[in-house]
Amino acid sequence: MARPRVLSGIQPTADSFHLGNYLGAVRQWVTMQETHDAFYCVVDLHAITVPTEADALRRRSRVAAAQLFAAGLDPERSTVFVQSHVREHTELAWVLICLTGMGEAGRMTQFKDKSAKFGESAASVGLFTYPILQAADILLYQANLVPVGADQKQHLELTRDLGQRFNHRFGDTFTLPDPYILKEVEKITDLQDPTAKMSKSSSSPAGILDVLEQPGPLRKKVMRAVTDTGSEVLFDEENKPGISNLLRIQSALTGTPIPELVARYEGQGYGTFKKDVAEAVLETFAPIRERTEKLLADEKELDRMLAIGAERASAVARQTMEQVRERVGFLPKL
Ligand code: AQP
Repeated sequence: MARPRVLSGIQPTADSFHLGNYLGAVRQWVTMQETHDAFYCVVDLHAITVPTEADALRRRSRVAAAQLFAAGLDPERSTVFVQSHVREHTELAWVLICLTGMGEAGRMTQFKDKSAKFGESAASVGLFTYPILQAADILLYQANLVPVGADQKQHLELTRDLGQRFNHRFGDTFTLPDPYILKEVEKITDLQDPTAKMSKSSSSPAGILDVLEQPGPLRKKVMRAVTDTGSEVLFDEENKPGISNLLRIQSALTGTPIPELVARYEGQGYGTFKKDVAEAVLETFAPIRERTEKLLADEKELDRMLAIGAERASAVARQTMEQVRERVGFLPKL
C-alpha cells in the first residue's frame, strides 16, 4: 500500500530557523520521512509577502534548505524543494483565490497580526492572500497530513474548506489534509515575552534562540530568559509562563517527561535548571550548525539537490494541475 503523503513548508524569512520552527515543525518532518511519502518546501513565494531584498532572499533560501538537510532530511527519502521552482503553486493559488470569499480571507488572524506592523492599508495584497497560496501548496500534492505549529491551525482549516468547495463544485479532485500538531511543542514562546510565540519576524533578538547561533550568545539568552516570581521550577502555564516554556523546551529536547524534570529540580532554584536547558539547546543545535555550514560551502551541490527535489515535486504538481485545468474548463493547449 502507498504511504500516506505529508507536506509542509518553511519561510526563508531569516538567516536561521529558531527553536520554535525546529521543535514545532522540522523535527517532526524528519521523523515522518520514515513513515510517509514526504514533501517539504522552502516557501520563498510566501517570504515576499513582506518587503524582501533579492540578495537576502537568495541567501536565506539556501540557508533554509541547508538547515533542513542538516536537521536530518534525507534527499533520498524526502522531496525537498523550493516553492518558486514549481510554477503550479501560483497557478493553483489563482484558481483557489477565485473560490475564496473576501470575508473568509479577512478572518485569517495571521494577516491581522502581521499587517498590524505596517498598518492594514500598507500591507500587500499578497500578505492578505497568503493563506490561499498555502492551501494551494498543500492541495497540489494531495497531502494527507501537514505537520505544523499551532499558529497554522486556522490556515489548515481554510485549506480543507477550499479543497472541499472545489471538490463539491467541480468533482472529486483534492485529498483533504489533516493538521499534525504535537501538543507539547505546538507553541514555543519568546524568552522575553513568554505569552507570545517565538517568531523570526516579531521576537526581539533576546527572545529568540536561533539554530545557527554561536554557543556563547545562546547560553546567555537562556540564562537571561524571563522567569517568574518565586524560585521553584514548576509547570504552571498561567502563573509561571516563562518557567513552563523552559520546561517544555527541556522536556522536548531531552525526552524527559515534565513531572520528572519538576521532581529533579525541586529545591534547586532557577539557575541550575536554566544551565541544563542551555546545555540541551547547545547539544541539539551544534551538529545542525556544523552540517549547515558544510552544505553551504558547496552551493552548487546544494542547488543540485534542490533541482532534484523540484523535479520530483513538479511531476506530482503537474498531474494535479492537469486535472484542475480540465475540471475548471480551461481549454487544452494543442
Ligand atoms: N514558536 C513556535 N512554536 C512552534 N512552532 C512554530 N512554528 C513557527 N513558530 C513556532 C512553526 O514553524 C513552521 C515554519 O514556520 P514559518 O517559517 O512558516 O513561519 P511562521 O509560522 O510565521 O513562523 P515565524 O517564526 O513567526 O516566521 P515569520 O516571522 O517569518 O512569520 C510552521 O509549521 C510553524 O507553525
